[in-house]
Formats: sequence, C-alpha cells, structure tokens
Amino acid sequence: MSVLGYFDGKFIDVENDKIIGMEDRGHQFGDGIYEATRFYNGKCFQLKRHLDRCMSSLKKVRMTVPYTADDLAKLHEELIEKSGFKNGVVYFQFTRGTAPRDHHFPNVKPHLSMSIRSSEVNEQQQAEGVKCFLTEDIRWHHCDIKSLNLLGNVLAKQAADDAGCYEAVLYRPDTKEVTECGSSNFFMIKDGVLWSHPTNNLILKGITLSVLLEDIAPAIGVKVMEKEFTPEFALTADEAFITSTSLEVTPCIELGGKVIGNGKIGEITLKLQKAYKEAVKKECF
Ligand code: PSZ
Repeated sequence: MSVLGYFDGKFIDVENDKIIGMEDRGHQFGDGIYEATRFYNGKCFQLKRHLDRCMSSLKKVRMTVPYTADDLAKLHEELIEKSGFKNGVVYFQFTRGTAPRDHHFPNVKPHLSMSIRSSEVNEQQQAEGVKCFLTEDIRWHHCDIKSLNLLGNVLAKQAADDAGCYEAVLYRPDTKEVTECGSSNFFMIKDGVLWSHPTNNLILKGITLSVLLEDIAPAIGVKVMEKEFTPEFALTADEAFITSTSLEVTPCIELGGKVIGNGKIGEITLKLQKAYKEAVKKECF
C-alpha cells in the first residue's frame, strides 16, 4: 500500500519516501500549522474557508510561505486527480523548515507536506451517535490556531478512548466553560436553542461549525446562542452533537457517563445533519 502525498514541489509516496529531516521544526518544536479538508465526488467542500483559515493560522504564527491560496487549491485538485479517489480527506501541514535546533525563527524556507486518503463518511455513527468523555481542557490559550501542538488534544482523546468513549469534551477548569472536543467542536441544544462556545481564542473555529452557524441555522430557523456554558449545564442538554470535517454532524448521545435526551439522535440535530448533507450535495455533486 502506498499513500499519495506532496512535499515541497514533488509528488511523493508518503509511506516510503523518507523526506522529513530530524531537525524539522515540526518534529523538534511542533512549530507549524495544518489543515484537514474533505472532498466528495472528487470535489473539495468549503475549500475557500479552509484555505482562509490556513492563511490566518500562518499569519498568527508569523510564518511566510511561498504558496498562495490558489496554489494550495490547485495542489488539492492535482492530488485528487492523481489519486483517482472520489471521497476522502487531504491533510496538509506547513512547518517552519529544517535548521539546527534553536528556538528562534531560522532563516530557512518552510516545508509544505500533504497527503491524501480515501474515506467514506461514517453513516452508522452519524445515525447512532457516540459517547463522549468529559475532561479538563489543559491546552494553551491559542486554540484558534490550527497548530501542530496537539499534545493536549492527544492526551484528552486517549483518556476518552481508555474510558470507552469516542471523543473528549473539554472544559476549562478555571472558568468552568465547555470549549470544544479533542478533534471536533461541541454543540448542545436546550429548550430549542443551539448553544455553541463563542469563536474566540479558546476554540478552533471549525469549518463545519461555520457552515452550520453562518449558513444553515439561519436558513432553517434554528436559534443560536454563542455563549459560554458550564459542564453542568451541558449535562442537562436535550440534545448534543459534535462536528468536524470528517464527522460532519455526529450526535453525542452520552456525556460524562450521563445519557443525553433519550440516547438517540435528537430532532434538531437530525435537521442540522440533513441540511449539512444537502449543502455538501449542492456544492460537490
Ligand atoms: O480526520 C480527522 O480526524 C479530522 S478532520 C478535522 C478534524 C479531525 N478536526 C478539526 C477540529 C479540531 O481538531 C478541533 C480541536 N476542534 C474543532 C475541529 C473541527 O474543525 P473542522 O470543522 O474545520 O474540521
């Protein structure tokens, strides 16, 4: 098996071409940013929003790269075309380059690496929902940057897995606010209102979240409250769900050992999930 990828100007075999050096800043410092995009029917969904977020992440970490958003869009097209995949995910990361280990910015060119994988949306999981673990958010205060520093996310997701859960819902221990999940955004519904953490520095502004809050909720008349809420409040939710590029809208049917609603996908969640799939259809088919 080989995985198609791209590194600094060349298409590569991700599994066999050893191209990243020991002193890559991504390896030594987690000094870089990344993106994950999904394509359906050979066509990227919401690529502009992903590339805008990528450019914003780069700016926030003070990294200048020799690629425009158009260059990155073209590389996506080429990877999809070469792979022959219809549905899947592209992961790409920029690191600050390779240089002798020293914290200060080196005077070298950043690296761009990309990989493409075929994958289908997990329809069964979206129908049945997943159990979520509730744990402290131990991450830094720049979670709006899609940075390669994912240790807090990795530890939380492993703790969730150890507890037999699919995802970890995180809350800040100091302010007692639910932020997001290990690798997705968290939403709850109470008395017909969709609650979501404000899109500030404590969460990644998910592209799936943006599609839901900016495009879908207003169009189908779901009332949104972008405001902090506590884990205790989350435990009283009528419905809950998590979102990401890979998961789309996936119901959360259990949180911290407590069943949410009747343990099945909620009515409003189902409406949002369906509308999201419609948006995909409209854009990619
Ligand atoms: O394939 C995967 O495992 C993916 S693809 C995207 C993600 C995981 N996660 C993105 C993410 C995240 O890592 C955190 C911490 N919060 C929210 C999200 C959701 O972002 P979008 O909707 O842009 O994918």
